[in-house]
Amino acid sequence: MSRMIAVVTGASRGIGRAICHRLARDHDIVAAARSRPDLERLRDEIGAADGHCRIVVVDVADPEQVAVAFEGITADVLVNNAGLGVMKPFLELAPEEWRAMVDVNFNALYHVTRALLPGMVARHRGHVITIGSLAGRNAFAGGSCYAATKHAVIGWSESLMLEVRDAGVRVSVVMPGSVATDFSPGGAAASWKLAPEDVAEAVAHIVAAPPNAHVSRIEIRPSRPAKRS
Ligand code: NJP
Repeated sequence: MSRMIAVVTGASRGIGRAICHRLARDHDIVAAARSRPDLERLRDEIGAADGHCRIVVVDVADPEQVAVAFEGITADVLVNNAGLGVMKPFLELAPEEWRAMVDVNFNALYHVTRALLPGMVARHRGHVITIGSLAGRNAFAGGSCYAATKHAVIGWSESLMLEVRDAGVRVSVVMPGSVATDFSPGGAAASWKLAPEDVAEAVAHIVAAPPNAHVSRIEIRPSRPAKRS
């Protein structure tokens, strides 16, 4: 039997890259992002570990690019992971920063999921997992746009879950705290940061859930953060 196919956006670095490595143990990977050299390196690393990875160079915020890039791909798992955060006071956020966050963190969910979900519904199986954030539950100064997009991710994901559950498609959201990636260099102290692999493990756990149980939401925090003085 052929292996299941997992499509991962934001695969060129950070959490997405870790998810690709983790899922490559039992899935063929379709790794999507804009940075071709990073994707090529990922493809080689997965290949060297006897896995299989195809790369897709795409800007997920561009609906036309997405439609072309994902055409003909049969996905068993879609991980909507691509995202960006510009943490600034609202009055300092430039219009293009606001737009980029809304486009990548939220609007891209429409483009990418619309490209791959119909096949899942037709086959009565599949899994859509979106990387949200604890910022989707908590407000913080400097997060007026980022936190709002991650609140939207949860509303979208859980509504979609209720729409397609009867069709055999599972929809989940993973909400980490701070993760040690290029996303937010500096920021929280090291002991407050998860590793990208911690998030990847949560994604693998969701995919491996037994057929009668659907893990629809996971929150992840560091287990032993240093006390704040
Ligand atoms: O971020 P980073 P993370 N089209 O900057 C891609 C959430 N999260 O891994 O296109 C296509 O290392 C970009 O690829 P490239 C966060 O909100 C994080 O930490 O080549 N792809 C790269 O692969 C996000 O949803 C933390 O530049 C685009 C990836 O996205 C997810 O985790 C905490 C793109 C970003 O890699 C991954 O973040 C939390 C576009 N237009 C939630 N724009 C955290 N790190 O602390 C960007 O709670 N990408």
